[in-house]
Amino acid sequence: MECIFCKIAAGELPAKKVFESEHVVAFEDIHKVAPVHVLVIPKVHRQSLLEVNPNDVDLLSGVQEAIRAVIKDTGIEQTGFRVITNSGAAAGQTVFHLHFHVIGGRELAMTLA
Ligand code: DGP
Repeated sequence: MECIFCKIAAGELPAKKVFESEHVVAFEDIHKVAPVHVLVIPKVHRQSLLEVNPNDVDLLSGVQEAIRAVIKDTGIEQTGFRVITNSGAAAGQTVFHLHFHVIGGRELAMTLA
């Protein structure tokens, strides 16, 4: 399957990786919108949150572990951060491999849309 995030997870495409575990990889977003903008992805392909199933416990706990590591290592744990996942084109999803944006390092606008 032609999926750029699968390729990044497999090390077949370059990325600035900041965290890696058995189930998850985190790397810097190529189009940063804030001083800290990291994408946390499962290594296994899931198109979006819709495809996550009840057996994906390791995947989800791995995501949580990665988010914790990223916010600690970048110093935004205390100042504040936002985690976003876009699901579907109307929500702005452009890469159809589940990913969580971890954003911080500046004041973030109070907006949900
Ligand atoms: P979304 O719009 O939620 O699907 O976010 C996709 C993000 O992925 C977007 O902020 C840009 C980022 N991105 C797309 N291609 C690449 C890539 O090849 N490398 C990296 N590091 N980020 C990418």
